[in-house]
Amino acid sequence: MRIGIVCHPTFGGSGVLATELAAFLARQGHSVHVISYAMPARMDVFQPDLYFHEVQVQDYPLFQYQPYDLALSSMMVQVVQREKLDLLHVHYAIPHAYASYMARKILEDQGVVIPVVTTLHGTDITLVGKHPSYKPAVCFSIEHSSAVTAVSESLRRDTERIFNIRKRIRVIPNFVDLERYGRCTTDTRSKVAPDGMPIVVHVSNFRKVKRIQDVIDIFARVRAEIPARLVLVGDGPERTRAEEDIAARGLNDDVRWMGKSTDVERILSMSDVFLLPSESESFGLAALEAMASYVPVVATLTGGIPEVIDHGECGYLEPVGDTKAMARDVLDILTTPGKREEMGQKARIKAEQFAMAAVGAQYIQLYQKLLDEQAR
Ligand code: GMT
Repeated sequence: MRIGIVCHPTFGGSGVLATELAAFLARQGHSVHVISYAMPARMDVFQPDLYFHEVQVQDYPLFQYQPYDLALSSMMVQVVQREKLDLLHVHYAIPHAYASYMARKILEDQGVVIPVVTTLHGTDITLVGKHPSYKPAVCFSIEHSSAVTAVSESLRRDTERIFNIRKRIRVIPNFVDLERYGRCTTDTRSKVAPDGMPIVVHVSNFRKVKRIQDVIDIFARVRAEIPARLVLVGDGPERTRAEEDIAARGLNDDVRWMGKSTDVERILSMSDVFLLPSESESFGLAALEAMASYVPVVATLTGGIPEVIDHGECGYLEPVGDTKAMARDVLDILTTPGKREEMGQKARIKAEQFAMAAVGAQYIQLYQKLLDEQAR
C-alpha cells in the first residue's frame, strides 16, 4: 500500500508513535509518506520507502495567525495526487482530522476517493479538543473520518463521553520496538551516577499536565533517605520552574538535565525507576519505553495508565498529587533487595504485550479493510 502519515513532529507522544509506525510500515514493504511542518525527531531518512514532505506555510501581513490548516490540506492533496496514495492516517485530531476532511473533499472534486484514519492520542480529546473554541470542528472531523482509533480504552470512553461520537472507535494501543530497548553496561551508568547510586528518570515534554513539580517533590523525598540521581529528559514550558524548584531545594548536584536527547533508549537502559506523576495520560508511551528497558514505573492512577502498568507488579500507581506515596514506592523499589530487578523483569514481560509487529499488524488490517470496502 501507499500510505500517508500526518503528525506533529513532536519529541514525545503522538509524533514519536506516528514516526515509529511509518518506519515499521516502510520495513513491511509499503511506500510511506510522512507529512508535517518539520522533520519528526525520530524520522530515519535513510529508511527505504519512507519519505518526508514538509508543509510550506506562506505568511502574509494581513494574517495574525498563519493558516496552517489550509497549507496542510493543500499539501495532503498534492502528496496524494503526486505519490498516488491509497490512504491517509492522521495522528492527533487537532488540526489533522479537520485538515484531512478538507483534503478529502478537494480530492473527491477531482475524482479521487481516499480513506482517512484518525488516531486519537490524548490531549487532543481530554485537554485541547474539548475546549469550546475547537470542540464543534473536532467532533465533526472525528465523526467524518473513515475510521477512528484511540490509543487506550480509557481514551475511547473519554471521547465518547466528551464528544458524544456515534462512530465506532477502535482501540489500537501504542507500541514499542522491543529490539531497541534493554539494559546498559555499568560503565555507561557511571557517566551519569558515580558510585553505583540509583538513577530515577523522567521523560516528557514538560507541560503542565505532566506535573513536573511532583517529579521533583518525589525525588526530594527519596534523596532525603538515600543517595540517588534524577535524570530529566525533554524540554517544555515547565522546565524553568523546575530548574528554580531544584535549585531552591539544593538538589542541583543530584539532577542531570538531558534536554531533548535523541538517545532515550540509552538513558532508559541505565535507569532504575521511571516517574510519571501526570494529571492525565491517555496511555503513557514514555512509560512503556521504560518498561521495555526493564525499568519499573511509579505513576499516577489516571487515564489509560492502568492499561499499561499493573500496580504492584511492574510498578506502582498512586492518586494524582500523592507524592508521599510515590516516594515511598520509589524507596521500596530501590531499597528492597532484588525488588528492582524483579519488577524490571515483569515490566519487560508486560511491555512485550505491546510489541510493534503485533500492533502494527492491526493498523495494516484496518487499512486493508477500508480499501476493500472502498473497492466494493
Ligand atoms: O504527552 C503529551 O502531552 C504528548 C501527547 C501527544 O499527543 O503528543 O501525548 C499523548 O499521546 C501519547 C501517544 O499516544 C500518549 O502516550 C500520552 O499519554 C498522551 N498524553 C496525554 O494524554 C497527556
